Amino acid sequence: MTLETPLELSGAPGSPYTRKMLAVLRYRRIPYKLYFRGREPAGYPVPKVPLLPTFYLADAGGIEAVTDSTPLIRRFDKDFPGRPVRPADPAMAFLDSLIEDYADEWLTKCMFHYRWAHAADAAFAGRLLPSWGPSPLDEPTLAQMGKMFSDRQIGRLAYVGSNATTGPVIEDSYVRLLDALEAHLSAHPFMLGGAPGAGDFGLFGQLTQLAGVDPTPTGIAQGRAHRVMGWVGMVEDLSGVEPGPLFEGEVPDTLKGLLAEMGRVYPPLLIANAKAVMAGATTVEAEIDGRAWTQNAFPYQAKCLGWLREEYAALPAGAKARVDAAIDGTGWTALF
Ligand SMILES: N[C@@H](CCC(=O)N[C@@H](CS)C(=O)NCC(=O)O)C(=O)O
Repeated sequence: MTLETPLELSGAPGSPYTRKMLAVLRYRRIPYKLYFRGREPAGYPVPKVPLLPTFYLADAGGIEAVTDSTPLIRRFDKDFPGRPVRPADPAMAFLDSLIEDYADEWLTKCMFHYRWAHAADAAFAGRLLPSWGPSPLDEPTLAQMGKMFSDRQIGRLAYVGSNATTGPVIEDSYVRLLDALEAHLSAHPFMLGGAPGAGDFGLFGQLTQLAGVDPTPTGIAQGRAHRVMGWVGMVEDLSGVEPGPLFEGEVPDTLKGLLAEMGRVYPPLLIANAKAVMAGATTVEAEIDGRAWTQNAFPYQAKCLGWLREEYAALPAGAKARVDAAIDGTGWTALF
């Protein structure tokens, strides 16, 4: 399928995955056209699961509505030449997958939790989200839409796993991630060295909100993570940045530190969730970071675990040895 450009997508500035994909398209120098959610041309197809962003991929055969940033990044790497996002070296590509999965599936918990679990942040987001669109809103309309957005999103907190038990685990993990990123960015431009991977764009997407929009987590970043805030501003548009080499031998300690932070919280959830999904249970009970964790079971994350295991199993021997050295002593080893 030869894709037509400009690529068309619908999304919103408050959607981390929309921001992730726009940054990917800019880095890739792929022309695109963004529709604000709900403003796509009449008659466009609707995806099976309506999520933001939705891409409307057009070829000679027609238009297909496609979601899910992770496979889309890999597809665009194949379809459009030059400046690929995914590393060519399978060891680095695997670490990139770990970072991307953590960002998309764990860090998004931090984003959603801070936005909707604290009353002051939720009141702010309720007014900001409807304002992030092309229609000017008078006060009664904004108040009414704000209530609609907030009620819907607060109702989804349970779905992402933010509750009274998990809140402190989520918040502590965000602060530690900022510190680990701050240390890494003091010596390296991107997670795997000189070029951004899917993991960089995944982290960027969530951090556009956490470290730039929502008052509580942005305040935390302002206090302790200035490089992270600068990095988020930069990754937004890497169209003019030339990629440099990725790490080749042993990975630096700051990357190990990042992988350790990610491996501390996310793999225990992946394992407990996969067990719950297999058993047909509706809730996951786990211990994360030494504390109790409970949330709804999430079939999509059971698939994520399957994909990571497949990619690990397919690693050539030399790459596997380098991956094992990089994740040695981190919680990730429990998965493989
Ligand atoms: N795995 C998907 C996740 C996309 C996603 O969860 N998007 C959120 C917004 S950032 C969404 O559309 N939620 C439902 C809604 O807003 O109606 C991806 O990587 O694109």
